[in-house]
Amino acid sequence: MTRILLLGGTTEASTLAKTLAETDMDAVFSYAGRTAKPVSQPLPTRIGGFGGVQGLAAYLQAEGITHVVDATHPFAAQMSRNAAHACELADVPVCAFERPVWQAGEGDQWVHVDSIEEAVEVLPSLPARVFLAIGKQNLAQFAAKPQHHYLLRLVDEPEAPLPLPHTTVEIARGPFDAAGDTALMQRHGITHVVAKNAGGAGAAAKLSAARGLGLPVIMIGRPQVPERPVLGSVAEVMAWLSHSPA
Ligand code: 3Y8
Ligand code: NAP
Repeated sequence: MTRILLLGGTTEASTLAKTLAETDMDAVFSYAGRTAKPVSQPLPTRIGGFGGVQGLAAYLQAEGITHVVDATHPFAAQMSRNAAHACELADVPVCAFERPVWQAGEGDQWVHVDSIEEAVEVLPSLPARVFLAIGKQNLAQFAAKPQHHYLLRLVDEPEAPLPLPHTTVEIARGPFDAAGDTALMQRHGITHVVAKNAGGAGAAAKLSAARGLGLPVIMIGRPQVPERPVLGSVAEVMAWLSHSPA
């Protein structure tokens, strides 16, 4: 009997959840619990960590999970590492459902970096106005350059004081559109954009806006995640589910 654990938190995961809900397959959707009110899903949903690799392996056995689809964000590297290791321990097949990286096109002024720390390093010394569209978990590193004014886009109101002296906070949950991001960046006189190479459409608006406004984008490359089958569409995932032995 197939029972799927769908590790979510992205547009792809939500799209796959809709398809799974239309089948008679038994599936459970999983959020980390990063946001106050995550978008509801058409599948039974659990929220919160599993307790590391061991916790996840125990969950897989206790819940009789036969397949894991890792549809987490490309920067949710710890979850992907844990899923790969726990599935090996529990002998459960796992695949990733992931969108391709963004590639710079005509008119894009991208500076590629490999980490948040490197993104901080490449920011100028003279005060600038920086759109930090990377969420809230990695803001502390930018305190190394307090001279800039940072526009922060967060999903929820920050509970603790922010680690940066000059900020404007925009509370918004994507997906975003280019017109909205262009207006936002003009309103705040943005001179630089910092982005994670998330891929997908949900966060791409700021890249089109930067291209149109002729602004540089500091593009943070994806972290390393373990080898596992990487699928790029709902159809490929559904085929993988029917071909992988339960
Ligand atoms: C909790 C679930 C869906 C999924 C929607 C996608 C699109 C909108 C764009 C910008 C970039 C950012 C951030 C972003 C986007 C989608 C997708 C995506 C980027 C929700 C969600 C959860 C999260 C967690 C949140 C992180 C933060 C990252 C904001 C729900 C809305 C910056 C990533 O406040 C916090 O602690 C936020 C934390 C992880 C990155 C960070 O490190 O701060 N996502 N985002 C998931 C969970 O609990 O398991 O609340 O409904 C999901 C989505 N966020 O169903 O349609 O698929 O990428 N999310 C990035 O890409 O850089 C915003 O502002 O331009
Ligand atoms: P992460 O750093 O890779 O994972 C840290 C820990 O959070 C994991 O070890 C696990 O805790 C828990 N966790 C992460 N994703 C989970 C899930 N879907 N279900 C249950 N537990 C989960 O994760 P993150 O980068 O904070 O991302 C958290 C969530 O936000 C994920 O759902 C991800 O898809 C979504 N998201 C992240 C980003 C981003 O930029 N990082 C962007 C958009 C959406 P335990 O070890 O206790 O099991």
